[in-house]
Parts: sequence; structure tokens; C-alpha cells
Amino acid sequence: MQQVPALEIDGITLSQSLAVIQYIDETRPGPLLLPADPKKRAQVRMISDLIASGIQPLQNLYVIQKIGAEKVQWAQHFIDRGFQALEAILKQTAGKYCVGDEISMADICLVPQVYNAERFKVDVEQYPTIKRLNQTLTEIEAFKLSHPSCQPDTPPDLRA
Ligand SMILES: N[C@@H](CCC(=O)N[C@@H](CS)C(=O)NCC(=O)O)C(=O)O
Repeated sequence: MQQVPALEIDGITLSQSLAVIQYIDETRPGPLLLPADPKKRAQVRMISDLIASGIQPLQNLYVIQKIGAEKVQWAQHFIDRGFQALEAILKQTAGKYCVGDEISMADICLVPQVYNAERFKVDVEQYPTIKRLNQTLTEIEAFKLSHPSCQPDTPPDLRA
């Protein structure tokens, strides 16, 4: 697909963010990114899939490049459509984070999608739960370190 991320790890190469996150969760120490409780686990997967399959692909570069002049409106439309559903779901599932009070794969999906929404000038004020969760998460050191502006290959003009 000529997309990032691709991760070389333990002798294999993995693409697809959710597969990468779940492999790291299953093989590396640290907090569980998929909760043990089956209901919470399903909610984490539901939110992650909603973002990774229901929103992100519709506003990805290779899609909007095909749209032409209407590309910003196109991206805004599909992000808004997804955020309306996501806001309603998060109202039911969120505590401090997307599902309860533990950071999960859903939070890892949410932050870059809000970053994209802001890039396309979507009014995130319309989604108070999404806005609150994103504010909480982006204050956490690990999320700060993973920001696109802080990567080793970030072009100089986009560095933090
Ligand atoms: N389904 C893939 C999507 C990956 C993806 O869309 N990557 C974007 C950056 S976030 C990309 O490489 N876009 C390049 C392009 O569209 O040309 C995943 O979850 O990893």
C-alpha cells in the first residue's frame, strides 16, 4: 500500500496500525492496551475500528488526492460523520480515557485522528468528550514523544 507505519520486529515486518499495536501489546511488558474484561476489550476494538476503518481511510492522502478541489470539504464531511458517532459512543464508554480509566488502543487511535481533524479545520468544539479525552491524552509524556513533529525523520520545517 506504500503507507506508514511498517515495523520490522522480531524477524517479521508488520504493517497496519492495529496489528502493530496488538503485537506490541502481546509481546512487550507495560500496561495492557487491550483490557482483560471482554466487554471493555470489545469496546476498545469497536472504537479503534471505527477510527481506523470508518474515518481515517476516507481522509487519507491517497483518497483526497483523487477528489481535487473539494478535498477539504470531503475530509471534513467524513471526519464529522465519524466524530458524531464516536462522540455518542465515548459518552457511554469513557472515564478518564476512551474506555474507563486505563489507557488503551482506542486512545492511541483517537489522538492522531483528532490531529488530522484539526489539520482539516474540523470544529472539535462540537465534540466535548473527544476534545476532553484528547486534551488529557496529549499531556501524557508518551503521547508527546509520539507526536509527528517529534520524530527523527520529521522535516525541519515541521519540527516542534
Ligand atoms: N490501514 C493503515 C493505514 C495507514 C495509512 O493510512 N498511512 C498513511 C499515513 S497515516 C499513509 O501512509 N498515507 C500515505 C498515502 O496515503 O499516500 C493502518 O492502519 O496502518
